Order: sequence, then C-alpha cells, then structure tokens
Amino acid sequence: MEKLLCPSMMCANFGHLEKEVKDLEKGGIDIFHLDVMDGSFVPNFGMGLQDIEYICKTATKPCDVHLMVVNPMEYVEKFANIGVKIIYIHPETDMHACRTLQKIKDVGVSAGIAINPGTSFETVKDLLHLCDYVMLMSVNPGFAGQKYLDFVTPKFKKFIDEAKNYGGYDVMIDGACSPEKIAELSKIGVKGFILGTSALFGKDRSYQDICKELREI
Ligand code: S6P
Ligand code: MG
Repeated sequence: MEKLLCPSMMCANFGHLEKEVKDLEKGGIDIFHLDVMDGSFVPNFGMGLQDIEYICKTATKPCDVHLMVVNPMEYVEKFANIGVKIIYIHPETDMHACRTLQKIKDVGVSAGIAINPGTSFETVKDLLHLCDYVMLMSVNPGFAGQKYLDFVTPKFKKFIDEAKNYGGYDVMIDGACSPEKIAELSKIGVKGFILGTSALFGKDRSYQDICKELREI
C-alpha cells in the first residue's frame, strides 16, 4: 500500500518556512500536517490562521489541519476558506462531533477525527461513517518529541479491521512516529504517517533521502 507521508509543520524551521515547504515537496511528501492548539484543549499554543494560510498558499501539495481546540465547529469555514483540504477534529472536545463532521463535508473538505490515546473504538464508532480519515494519537496531544505509548498499538489493528464496515476511511498515526513504527504499522495497514522529530525534522540528512527511505521500509 502506498504510504501518505505528512510532515508536521510545527516541527519545521519557521525562520525559513518557504524553503521548508519547497524542500519537503521536493522530498516527495504527500500532505502538510498543520497543528492548531488553543491552550485549552491541550496545554500549548500553536499555529495561527496566518501561518496556516501562508503554508496553504506556498504549497502545491494539500494541507490538513489538526484542530486541538474546543468548539472546532466555529472554525470549520475559516479553515475551508483559506484552502485546507482535510480537517481533523477531536470528538473528545466537541459535544456535537457528528454535526461538525457533516459541516466539514458540506463545505467541500475531507473530514477526519483525531482520537486521544485514551479514547476507544467503541466511543467513536458511530462517527466513523462520516470520516474519510481516522488519526490515532500515540502520544497525548500537545507537544512534539514525546514517547510512543505502547498501549495504543492494538487499537490500530481494530480501526483497520473495521474500516470496510464504515466506508473505508484511511488510518493515520500522529505522535512519536519513528522509522521503526512506520515499518511495523504500515505492514498491518496504517496508511498515513505524521512525521515530526522522530522521523523527519532535525536530522542531518535531506528530506529527499529520508522520505525515499521511509517509502521503502
Ligand atoms: C502534537 C501534534 C503532532 C506533533 C507530532 C510530532 O500533539 O499533534 O502532530 O507535531 O506528533 O511528532 P514527533 O515525532 O516529534 O512526536
Ligand atoms: Mg498533529
């Protein structure tokens, strides 16, 4: 199965953002992953509308937004208007996740859920028919550079096995996604990999070399 390689832009060098976008595209990435944090749902702040808009305009590849914010419904149109192609919400922070996912689809954007390590398949199963993507967090959301939580691994298999019953969403991983995890999880059917400090950024090799290697493992 062809992998989706998705650089997590909060880990990029903001001193040279345009160059980062171009180099990553040259490296062969598939989707830019843009984390939005409101200091409330998660204890951190990160990327604002201006950053997102700049990356969407500079990039030729599609951009997603991972909304780690309370009341994600309020921002769906804003992000759609600045050109993002996929919106992930956290059902844990949305009393009407069903309605929000439908709204995302209605504005012509692909819909995804991102779920915390402590959120089970059973908790979200009635949302899955509305999802194009399901992104499992293998760290508690909010920060790059954390440790992979092993108890999440069996959940990947569960979501992959069930995908055919809910219209065939793609399963993604976000958090501490190392080359070893990519090798292990791509074998069982994980499609997309959010690449932060564990696999892509801060290495002294080109994005091109790293991406080529990640595709082959
Ligand atoms: C943070 C965010 C993630 C991170 C990414 C970093 O919760 O959702 O997208 O940026 O996980 O990756 P790494 O390899 O540093 O853990
Ligand atoms: Mg993320």
